[in-house]
Amino acid sequence: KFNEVTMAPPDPILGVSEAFRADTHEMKLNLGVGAYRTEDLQPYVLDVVKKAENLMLERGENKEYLPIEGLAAFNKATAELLFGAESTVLQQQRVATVQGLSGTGSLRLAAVLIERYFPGAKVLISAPTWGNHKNIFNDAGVPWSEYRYYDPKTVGLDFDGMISDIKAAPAGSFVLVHGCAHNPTGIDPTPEQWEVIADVIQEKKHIPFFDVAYQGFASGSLDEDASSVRLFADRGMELLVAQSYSKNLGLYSERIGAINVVCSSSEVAQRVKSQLKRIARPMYSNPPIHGARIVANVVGTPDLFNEWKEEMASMAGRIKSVRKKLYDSITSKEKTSKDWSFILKQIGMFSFTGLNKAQSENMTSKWHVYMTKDGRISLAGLSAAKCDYLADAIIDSYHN
Ligand code: PLP
Ligand code: TYF
Repeated sequence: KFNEVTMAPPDPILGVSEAFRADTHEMKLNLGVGAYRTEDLQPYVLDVVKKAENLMLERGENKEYLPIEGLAAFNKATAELLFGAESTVLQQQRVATVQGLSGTGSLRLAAVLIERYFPGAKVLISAPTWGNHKNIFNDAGVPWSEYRYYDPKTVGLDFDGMISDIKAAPAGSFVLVHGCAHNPTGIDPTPEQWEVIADVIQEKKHIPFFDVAYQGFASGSLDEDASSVRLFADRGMELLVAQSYSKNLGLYSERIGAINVVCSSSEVAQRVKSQLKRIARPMYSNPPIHGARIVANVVGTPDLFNEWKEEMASMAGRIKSVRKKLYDSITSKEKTSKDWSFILKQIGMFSFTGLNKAQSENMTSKWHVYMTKDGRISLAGLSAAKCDYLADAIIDSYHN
């Protein structure tokens, strides 16, 4: 019977790492998956994470099941990090927060909620977006369509296109936006543009749906990276926010994140939370405890919280410094008048190089630089020592 099963295609991002492992060239460089590496290109476990884990061992905490909605101390900490402890939405208890299986699992809970309670409503996603968004909504049976976002001519934001597509969508659609550090482009709206986006969403009675996978990791400041979400919440709008601790605490494989639904009253929030729990129950019953305790301990212990902010700022700083170094290398080698300043304008872990599919393939086949075919490179996988080599590869591929 299993004979009938066909081979599934590899994940376009995670598949890049497999190809990288098979390459034996000494200059090979993996800029595919978005995972932070040290200057020696090694995976990094944050010191605060080790300290929190030691605390947990000392306390001899048990491994009993969590409630379906997750660890209470985590849910409180994660909502406060996102909205601010003094925020109106939290003081009025208008937020339903449920621990999820990292960003992906939290997005999936929200997708099922949309499918059940807003049948036929569309989710608008940016063109392009993180590849897994489409898979998540497809598998949850939620229709989606794209709004314009990336402008290849400027390697910047197509703001007018974005606004007119959001305006043209049926009233009551969900508008998925990246809270900060847009994946894959690294291009974010300015604060003024966020205000206009909020105006249009309000006018059209759409529901904003934030994907926040890089809070604190983009600018180095937790508050600054949450400012887009807070701008919408302060307007009194209902909204959804999926959070992930994969990048900012380096907890990739612990699968820790949350879904937050900001509702019109605390009573509505309680009902929404009860339905989120009902969705989680037959999928995985209850979430894992380890990552939740790490986050709760780091955020809840003032010394650790401060140390986390420093470590996060240093990760963000390392990425910014290789971004600058790459730009300097490219501009010192480039013989034409091509403007590469977009590299400096982008933020977060990624840079969208503007290389097309054939040029991206040249990067891999000729230069052993592994990256996704959309022209995205993960700067978190780059070291200062490799910037020169990468600049040669990019210029060669660009003029190819
Ligand atoms: N959303 C975006 C935009 C991402 O880039 C990622 C990956 O980091 C995620 C969500 C979710 O990742 P995870 O499921 O590891 O939290
Ligand atoms: O975009 C990235 O590289 C990260 C990591 O199926 C990732 O978001 C990539 C693919 C995937 C899950 C996570």
